[in-house]
Amino acid sequence: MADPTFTPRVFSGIQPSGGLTLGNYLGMIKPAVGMQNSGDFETLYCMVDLHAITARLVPPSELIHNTREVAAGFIASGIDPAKSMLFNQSQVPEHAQLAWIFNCVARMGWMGRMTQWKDKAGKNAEAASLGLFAYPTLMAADILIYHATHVPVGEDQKQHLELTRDIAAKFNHDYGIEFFPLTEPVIGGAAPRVMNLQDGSKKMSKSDPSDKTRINMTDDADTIAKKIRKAKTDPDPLPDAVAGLEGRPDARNLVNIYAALAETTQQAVLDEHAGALFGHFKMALADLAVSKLAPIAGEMQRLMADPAEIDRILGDGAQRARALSAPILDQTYDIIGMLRS
Ligand code: AQP
Repeated sequence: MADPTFTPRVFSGIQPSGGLTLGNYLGMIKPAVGMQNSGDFETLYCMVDLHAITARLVPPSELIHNTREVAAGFIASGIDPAKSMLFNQSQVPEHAQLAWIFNCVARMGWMGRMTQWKDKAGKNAEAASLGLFAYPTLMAADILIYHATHVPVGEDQKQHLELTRDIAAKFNHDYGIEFFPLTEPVIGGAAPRVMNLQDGSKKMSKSDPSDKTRINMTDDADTIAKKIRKAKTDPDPLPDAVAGLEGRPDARNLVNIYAALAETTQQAVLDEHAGALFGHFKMALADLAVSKLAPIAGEMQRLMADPAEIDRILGDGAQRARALSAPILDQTYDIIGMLRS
């Protein structure tokens, strides 16, 4: 039933649980723009607002603001709403409808092994929301409701994508039909894992309580420079080879960010800066980061001044997305034997 003549389809999403970070940009948005512009794929990009309320209750006005801001971030970074479908998840109800089916396909044991669940629920799993536990089945539905074949994500989402494949395979096996594709993760972005500026062993995250751990896509030039200047490093100079970054997570992170922003390799960065002390390297990195990010922040600010236009874009994207998702949900219901008249 899966149509082999399908244009390869890309889906990816970002939670509007806060403002966008440099990690979201380098790990997901940049590769997503590349896939859109390659012309090889039909592309759908989504503000996953249903996911955003799984970890904490986001005040309604904040959720609306974040959803628009993430949309502005996508557009300012190069997502063209005429080429890609850009929308927020709750406007396409088929995501949640398919997620229910997948809740009945996935096994508790699979879900309990998810490291994101363990990290986010922490020691107090009893108090975590059921939505947080079921996060990966909704994510599988986000992808499979479009029969998406490729998903650009940061490295932290790899395990959820493996689960998405397991859910698709079990559904296909249980119903004896090749219906859902086994989706390919695309973790080839320049920086699939951008780390926390104050602790190179932790991921940069929009929900970290400390703002100095991340670069926000809305930070102004002075703030970016200050955060980079204060980023944790070690006293040694930069090595001349990538192997010399072994055991130096903070140093590696800054080199990685530099390479990703300059669209070059870590080795090329070291060829240019070997022997430099971090005071000097951080100045070069701050200049580079400001030159790349300030125009995006400026464009985001311009877009955010017209929220009605953002809402119009998301409404249009949702309508186009529903034209794809509704028939796939119908077929899913038919396969399962859900009677509709
Ligand atoms: N630090 C990162 N490095 C590379 N990629 C990253 N992504 C997130 N952080 C990094 C990628 O961005 C996409 C959207 O992520 P998300 O917002 O849906 O959720 P997340 O992965 O949980 O990101 P955050 O910033 O840590 O959000 P919160 O704090 O709300 O949990 C994904 O493709 C992700 O891999």
